Amino acid sequence: MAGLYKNYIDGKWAEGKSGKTFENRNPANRNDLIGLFPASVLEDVDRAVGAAKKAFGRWRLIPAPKRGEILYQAGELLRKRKEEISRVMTREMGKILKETRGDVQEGIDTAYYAAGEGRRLFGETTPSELPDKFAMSVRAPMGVCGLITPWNFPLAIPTWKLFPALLCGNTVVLKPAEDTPHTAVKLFEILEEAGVPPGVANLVHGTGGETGAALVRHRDVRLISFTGSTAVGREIAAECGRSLKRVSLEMGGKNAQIVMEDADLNLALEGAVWGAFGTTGQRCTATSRLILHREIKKEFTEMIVDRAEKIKLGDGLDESVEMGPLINGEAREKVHRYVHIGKEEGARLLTGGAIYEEGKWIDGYFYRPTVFDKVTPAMRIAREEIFGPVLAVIEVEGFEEAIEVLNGTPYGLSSSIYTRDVARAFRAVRDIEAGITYINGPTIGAEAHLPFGGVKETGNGHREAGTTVYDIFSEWKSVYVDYSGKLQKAQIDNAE
Ligand code: UN1
Repeated sequence: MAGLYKNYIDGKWAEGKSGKTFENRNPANRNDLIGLFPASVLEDVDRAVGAAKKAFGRWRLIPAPKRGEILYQAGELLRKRKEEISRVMTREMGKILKETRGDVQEGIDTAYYAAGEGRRLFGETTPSELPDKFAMSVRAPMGVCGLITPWNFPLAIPTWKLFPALLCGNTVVLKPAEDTPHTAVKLFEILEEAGVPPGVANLVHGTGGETGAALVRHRDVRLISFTGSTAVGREIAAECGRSLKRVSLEMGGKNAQIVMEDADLNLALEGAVWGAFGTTGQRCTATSRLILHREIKKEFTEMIVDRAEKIKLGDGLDESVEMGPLINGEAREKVHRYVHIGKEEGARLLTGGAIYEEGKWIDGYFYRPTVFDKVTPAMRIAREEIFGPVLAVIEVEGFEEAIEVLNGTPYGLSSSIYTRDVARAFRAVRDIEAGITYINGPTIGAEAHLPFGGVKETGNGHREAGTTVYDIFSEWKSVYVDYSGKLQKAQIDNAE
């Protein structure tokens, strides 16, 4: 019997008001029903936001180091339950255990980092332009924050948002992706056990169109933090524009790895395989373009095709499996449609390009690792986010062209270059238009204490993780203390 799961509102597990539920199934085997989750409606969202609003009054007054200690405790509990949560995550999301363990680890890192930040949360002190006057800036919480998260990092991404938000003194309502609600339930069990007070963190399950939209529109929500597609991000931004909510968006990518003729090809191969086919290509940071210098193009393409064909597909809970399924049927159709588009555009399919249904995998959403050759920068498969195990090989004449091609998409999240030439490496750092650049590493592997986000249509100027996430979740307040005992007028008193 599959379980019936609940929302978490005001410190209690609560059924959805409509009584309607949605199913959560294992993408490696759609016959495996994990559970039923509430399809939350406006009333559920309203209750959750109400609880968060009420809890804000007390939570904001708890000293930040104390809030940090609770988050530290959450990190400890995540560490203790890492294996259990990793298994829950692989079952509902499909990526292999090694990767779901990494996902939980990212949550642990984020918890410890946030805990430490509780004793910093630095503002500035600076001299006043007037005598006997003190000037400083401090951070203040915003209020109720709405967090809307995707399914590809079911624990890491919610924690990137939730822990810094709470540390700053905000209260939150999380709407996790409907493909991965079980991991979110685990996270909230942990928050409860760690001692997060009732109402401070609330969980509402449901669809983006109904539950997410209700959260975005809610009058008492001060900020929306969203990770997902650029199309949905645009709509959210428009809605937040109307109500003047702060909005932080992390959206699509079309990340490229450049391999120059002087690169260590074996190292670059490991990076490309991991970047393109890790998480079945379903990372915002996945490598979906391989930009190869013409001198090594033939050799390197053969190397990657050979490796792609050897990747073992299957259920991620089997430790010998290297690549799990796509998240659902719709995602697989999209990938397959893009393969068709690639062929029509004149790209050459070297391997893959087909649904994988062998043996017992008939009931999962598997797709073969796919490599296209003869891709040109103008093709749709070189410009649009596919979010699957599809790699487009583009040949270039030299460094300048490589950078131009890399920059030639509407996105700018992650990027990578393999070269042994230090001057080229630094030029790449300077000239690549992306939020993240790796030298001799794949496009994936961002660490919790560095800013994460992208330029152009990938984001709207914010950066999660690092110290920068604390700018998203706090308001700056400038404070002036005048101890001169008389009226002092800035600018005016200073006039010559
Ligand atoms: C994402 O790509 O959706 O850099 C998030 C990485 C992870 C986070 C990725 N630390 O691959």
